[in-house]
Amino acid sequence: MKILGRISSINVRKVLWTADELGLAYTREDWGLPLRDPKVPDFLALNPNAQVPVLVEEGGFVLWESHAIMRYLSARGGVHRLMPPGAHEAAIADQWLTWGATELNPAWSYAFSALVRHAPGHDDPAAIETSRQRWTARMQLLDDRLAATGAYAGGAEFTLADITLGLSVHRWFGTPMERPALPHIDAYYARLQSRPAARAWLDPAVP
Ligand SMILES: N[C@@H](CCC(=O)N[C@@H](CS)C(=O)NCC(=O)O)C(=O)O
Repeated sequence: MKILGRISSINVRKVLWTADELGLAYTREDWGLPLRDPKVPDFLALNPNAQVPVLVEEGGFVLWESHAIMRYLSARGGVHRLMPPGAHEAAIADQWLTWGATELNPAWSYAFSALVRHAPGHDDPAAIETSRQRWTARMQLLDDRLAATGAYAGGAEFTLADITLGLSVHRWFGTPMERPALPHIDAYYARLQSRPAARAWLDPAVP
């Protein structure tokens, strides 16, 4: 299978980390600005959103949206290998996976774009501070959750939720700004970094 997307994209790294946790063989092609413009007909035929990641299987099956790809790869072969087997436990892990994408990530988007990417249009100090505070509030909530589970977001076992959340935690530590001490987040980050499949995708050189 082929995974299309640049590794500086957190959404691409979600899929790469998932594939590595599952021990899947794949090749990767750099797509996405500034490396390779996805707004070209060949790419748009695969994903009309002109966004990475895109999965292309040998049989011609094509899939976009990082979480759809993660769930598909995990469930390939009939059993969800990176989600718990019980219905309630799986739903709770999915809750945290969805929360990561819809609540946590939008909170840090402005601060990260400003302070790490120095992206044009992200230079308003008040907006940076608002984003930092929203991000901090959500990280405190995640810290409380990790205090309760003592291990991972869904519970005792590593799940897809920890891939999405782990990459956000990586950006939390990679963004130069004031951060409160969150000891359960510290321990979680160390726990994730010790996973062989995670190491390449939590590289401090690639925030
Ligand atoms: N909801 C999509 C978002 C994908 C997305 O925002 N991708 C960004 C990179 S993180 C992108 O393709 N930007 C255009 C580019 O890199 O040229 C997903 O989760 O896959």
